[in-house]
Amino acid sequence: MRTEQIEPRTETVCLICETENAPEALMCGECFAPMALTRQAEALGRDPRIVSVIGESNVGKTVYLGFLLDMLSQRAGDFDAIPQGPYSVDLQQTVIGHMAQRVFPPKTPMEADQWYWAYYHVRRHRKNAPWIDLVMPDLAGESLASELSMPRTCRVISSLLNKSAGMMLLVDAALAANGSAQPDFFSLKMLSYIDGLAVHRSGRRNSVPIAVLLCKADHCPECFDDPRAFVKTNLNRTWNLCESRFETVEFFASSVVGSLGYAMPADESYVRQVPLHTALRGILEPFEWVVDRL
Ligand SMILES: Nc1nc2c(ncn2[C@@H]2O[C@H](COP(=O)(O)OP(=O)(O)O)[C@@H](O)[C@H]2O)c(=O)[nH]1
Ligand SMILES: [Mg+2]
Ligand SMILES: [Zn+2]
Repeated sequence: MRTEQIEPRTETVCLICETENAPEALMCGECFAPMALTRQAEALGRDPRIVSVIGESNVGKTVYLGFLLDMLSQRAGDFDAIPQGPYSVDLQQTVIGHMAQRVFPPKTPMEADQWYWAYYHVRRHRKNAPWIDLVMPDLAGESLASELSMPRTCRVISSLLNKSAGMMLLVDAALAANGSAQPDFFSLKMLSYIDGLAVHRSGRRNSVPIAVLLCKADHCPECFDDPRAFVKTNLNRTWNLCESRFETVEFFASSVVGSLGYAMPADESYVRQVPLHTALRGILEPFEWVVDRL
């Protein structure tokens, strides 16, 4: 009988959900975060700071994140951004590629193993400015919603939000301006979930910096003039919860399109929005605000 010597394997612990994975794993078996993220963080000897972009399905998370990363890698706002691995560039490439063809990028799949993760080293382009390790996954809104209705069922979301040093909460301003209460209820639930993550600090207000973005503000340009007044009027429940439970919140208006066309493709039976040209407004400001508070 032959006995084989089994080499001891050092497991790699996922940075996001802390599950042990085989050393050669490409993605975490539990939460599907790229293991390259864990290895790079290990090599640097520090935990990266996670900034999550959250919001309901169809609010504009993918489009926003794609343009933000693209602006950062073009050194907008005095930032230096270095992608950590080619996988970090995929999201930005998909969004820019589609918008150049005048179509919005496809919907983010619900399956976590198909989400794009972006890992960048970012810092202000000045002497002695510290590096910030930014991890920004593009989540599916449906997965966030199911985690809100049944907390702790979607491991990747609960671990990620628990570890986030800052957040950007996207809200559909166009819907809110039209009188729909849906955006207000979703952000109310989201904020109450985030507040619940920090029960150990009960009594005190939550200090995690949250930038609330009023997306699709091209439909309601009054957002740009006074985002706070817009939130107070159109998203009053959210405004009140922010006031009573969150210490570090700011409101921003944002939009990526200058003008929209409407077209009905020959093989489909519905009208589709066509982004005729890209005009970025309020993309970098909320990010700068969060980074300055990390
Ligand atoms: N008018 C307008 N529509 C937008 C804007 N950003 C996104 N959209 C629309 O919102 C849809 C959903 O965007 P997406 O980024 O996929 O949302 P996600 O589900 O939150 O990732 C797009 O297909 C567009 O129709 C914007 O700045 N202005
Ligand atoms: Mg998406
Ligand atoms: Zn994991």
